[in-house]
Amino acid sequence: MASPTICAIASGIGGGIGIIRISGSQAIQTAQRILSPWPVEIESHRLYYGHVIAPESSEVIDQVLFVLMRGPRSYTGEDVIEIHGHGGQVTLRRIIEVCLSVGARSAEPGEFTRRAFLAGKLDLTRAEAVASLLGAQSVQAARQATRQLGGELGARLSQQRRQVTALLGELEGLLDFPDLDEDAAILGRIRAKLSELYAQLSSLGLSFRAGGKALSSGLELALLGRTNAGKSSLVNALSGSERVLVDAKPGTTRDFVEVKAEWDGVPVTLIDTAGERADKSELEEQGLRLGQRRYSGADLALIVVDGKLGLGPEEQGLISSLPASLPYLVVWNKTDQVGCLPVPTDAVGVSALNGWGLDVLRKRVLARLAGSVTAQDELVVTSARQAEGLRLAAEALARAEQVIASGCAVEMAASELRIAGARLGELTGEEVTDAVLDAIFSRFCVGK
Ligand SMILES: Nc1nc2c(ncn2[C@@H]2O[C@H](COP(=O)(O)OP(=O)(O)O)[C@@H](O)[C@H]2O)c(=O)[nH]1
Ligand SMILES: [Mg+2]
Repeated sequence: MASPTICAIASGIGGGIGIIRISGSQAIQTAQRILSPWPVEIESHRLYYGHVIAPESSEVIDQVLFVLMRGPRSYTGEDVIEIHGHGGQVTLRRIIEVCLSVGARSAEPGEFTRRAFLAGKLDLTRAEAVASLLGAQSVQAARQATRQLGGELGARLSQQRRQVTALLGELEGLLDFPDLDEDAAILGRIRAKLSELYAQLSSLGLSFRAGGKALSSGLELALLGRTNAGKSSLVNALSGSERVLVDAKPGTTRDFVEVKAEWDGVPVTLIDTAGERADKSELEEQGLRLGQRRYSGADLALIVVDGKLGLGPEEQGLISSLPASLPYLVVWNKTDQVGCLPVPTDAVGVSALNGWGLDVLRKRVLARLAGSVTAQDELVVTSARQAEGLRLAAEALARAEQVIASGCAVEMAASELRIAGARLGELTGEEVTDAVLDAIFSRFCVGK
């Protein structure tokens, strides 16, 4: 079936050059009607000079370069024309209008990549990596996306899916030709293989919580503590900016303030809050409430303590009021001061004033929240969809193993293996529904 011809602005708007992409079975005919001069015999993958001309009025819209990439040697696998025009938004939109006037339609978000996937140009993990790469907010995020784009994750998952299919084949063989003596040995081997696959899939799935999330959405750290403990000073010191006001007078921070930083290639948002104190003003009270709502979803609370005062009822109260989902780390500040109390073993000693201990603190936080990301060679899963799919596949394998161990019917184990295979197939796209594809590609921008 011939696919409808689609077009979109594929580059950003406002750069020196803007790129319009046209893809589909009628891409050449569409381009031919709006580009002049059209080469007598157009060659694929060669750049031509010409004009975009409105067919009705013959008005020259832009001076451009254009290129044909004949399918299947193109991004989508179809005939693709790219027009390199001037980057102004009015001109680019007018070129799109001209394309539409000769029968192309506007591409939906991610539609080019979806076609590339359907044409077998990339598996689903690579298609998702395209979106991650475009959205990457840090060097580490871009690095992982590039790895996935290279196909490493897809290749691994597809190989694991083949192993599941092979095990399923063996089980089905047992069903067809039962032989009590041999079966026990075969089942033992299948169980061992299942445990091994289970361990691989679940640890890959867990890498999302242990780092993938850090890369895709960044880490959020809330700095909490009593007034004057040095929270705002620490936010400034940890982000290398003078973003937040600091003062010797307590109650300087009324509102919560968010400051962005990047630690070891991981995006970090530091949330500075109004401090706790007994005689707080109405405004501080309000600021505290707002702050609580904001930080309750953070990844870690840093309880900042004035090292000269130590852990008091204010801090204890704060710690016990933290949501159960929010872990905390005690940061012993002002260690530069004479009379600073000894740093407890589970706390990190720092000085916001002269920078002592800040590197240790950053390392501790990263090790705790993003351990597998900063270990360079580890492959991590960066989407919640992939983590969920891996968890479901791993659970099905664990159930299959239990079924075999408990001597239950082999059919039951086989059906669990089918589930595991299907979940893995959904991740690579070898076995995927339109609804899943819709959900994935709707996150893309138009033009990709
Ligand atoms: N000596 C010393 N003073 C600090 C340190 N950190 C903050 N301060 C001082 O403590 C006071 C309160 O700091 P601030 O950051 O506003 O505290 P916040 O209320 O917790 O945000 C200011 O006078 C800071 O200069 C530190 O590490 N050492
Ligand atoms: Mg403050």
